[in-house]
Amino acid sequence: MFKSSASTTRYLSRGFAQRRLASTKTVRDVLEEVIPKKQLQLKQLKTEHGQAVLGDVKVEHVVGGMRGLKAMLWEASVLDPNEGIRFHGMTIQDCQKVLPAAPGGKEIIAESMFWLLLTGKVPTEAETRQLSRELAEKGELPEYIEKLIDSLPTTLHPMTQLGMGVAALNHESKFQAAYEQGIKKSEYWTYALEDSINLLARLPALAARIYRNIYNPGKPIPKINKDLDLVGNYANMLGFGDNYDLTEYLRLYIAIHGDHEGGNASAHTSHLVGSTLADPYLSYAAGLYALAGPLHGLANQEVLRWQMSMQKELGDNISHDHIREYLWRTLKSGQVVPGYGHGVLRNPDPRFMALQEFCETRPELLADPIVQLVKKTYEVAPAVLKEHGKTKNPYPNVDAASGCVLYHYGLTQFKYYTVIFGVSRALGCLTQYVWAKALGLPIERPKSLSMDAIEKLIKQ
Ligand code: AMX
Repeated sequence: MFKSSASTTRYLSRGFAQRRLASTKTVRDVLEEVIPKKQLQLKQLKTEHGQAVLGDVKVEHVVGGMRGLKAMLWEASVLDPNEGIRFHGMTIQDCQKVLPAAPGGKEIIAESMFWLLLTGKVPTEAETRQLSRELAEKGELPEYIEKLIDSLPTTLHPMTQLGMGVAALNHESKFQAAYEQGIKKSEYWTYALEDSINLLARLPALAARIYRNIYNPGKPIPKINKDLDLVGNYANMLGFGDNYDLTEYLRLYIAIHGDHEGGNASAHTSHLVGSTLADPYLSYAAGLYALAGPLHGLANQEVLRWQMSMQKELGDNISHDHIREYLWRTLKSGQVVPGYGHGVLRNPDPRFMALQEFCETRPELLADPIVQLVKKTYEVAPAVLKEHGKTKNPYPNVDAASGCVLYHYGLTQFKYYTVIFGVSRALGCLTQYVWAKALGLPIERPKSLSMDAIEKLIKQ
């Protein structure tokens, strides 16, 4: 089901591997090449196909959370209900084959995914390293942000802190400053890109500071190492730099959580706020607060909490029957099974499968009772959810698996897990911000209707 796609074969057959060694362009250089083509494509879509119909708007869309309504332009990725996510046409497996890893590592890194999302091109090794260095050079937090974060109560949820830190970083926004000076619309994207790179660069230091303040206060946080990739530095600042397997897991996790097309709550919120010309910092801070809901990104903390209470009640060697019974109890008490179901997907999430595959290569993970429990739950839950008959997708989403590996490697504070998701989702949301400006997308303003207005329309 999650086979390598034709696009990888195309990349390789075009001698891409050779070109990959040669090119040393910056991401800005590549964007300057690709933007005019996309602008032309949009112009043609508007002028030649502006009235083409992509689907009907039904009452069920309006009252049902707009599920399935094709109403948004998002370039970096498209989610297929059965096959899962494709980043510019490439599956996760495709990306694992061609996107550069960290020196000495195997997993995709944030930089190469960001490059792919932004440009639609696979970066060379040299281009990836160059971007890593740029991010590391720009990664230190301004002092006022350190003071702000240090002043917050450690009982304040880490996601609330992350959103506050990101929003406050807009003090630095080049986009906002340039807008105030009256730059031309055609120049927006260059400032948007500058802000996006600066924000991405600072996210690890911000997110790590929140972690250290809450869970490990008083110990000095290591300085950014200019020779490390973004996530290598993040792991280091969290205090896990000597844990190679956790660092590799974080790389994979952050790369594959980076984008999941545009309709999900965090991506859509960020895009909506960005469409008002609020700068990338404010736009992404808004997206983070959508991510902080338990039906969205917070599900990763909820999954682990739920699996651990199952483990606490039933012990380590839990049978499939016991899990089945526990699942029914959860459902009958009116709760959702966290980590299962999806607004678009109708198959096991390939991100879940990729994280499971990571576990399969490490005996210490396979032997861990909580990792085993996640796997066993996967063997039982789809049938139970099908029998329950409510959810349209009885299969696991990415969050069913994401927390147990963090837990195994010592990152046990699951209230923090959504922050890691937050660092990751910046890749896609910031990409969209840049493209929305490059394409001159307008402020979003869908039409809303009252129930009376709907009834009137139906009668007409
Ligand atoms: N357990 C129990 N019931 C579920 C369910 C689950 N995992 N998933 C969906 N349902 C229920 C819904 O609550 C809804 O019930 P209702 O008719 O009484 O309101 C019904 O099934 C139909 O829902 P749906 O169309 O299948 O899903 P949706 O698009 O409305 O919601 C999602 C999608 C993810 C919010 C939902 O499946 C859910 O709540 N899952 C559990 C939380 C979770 O894992 N969230 C993470 C998603 C991935 C992410 O964003 N990180």
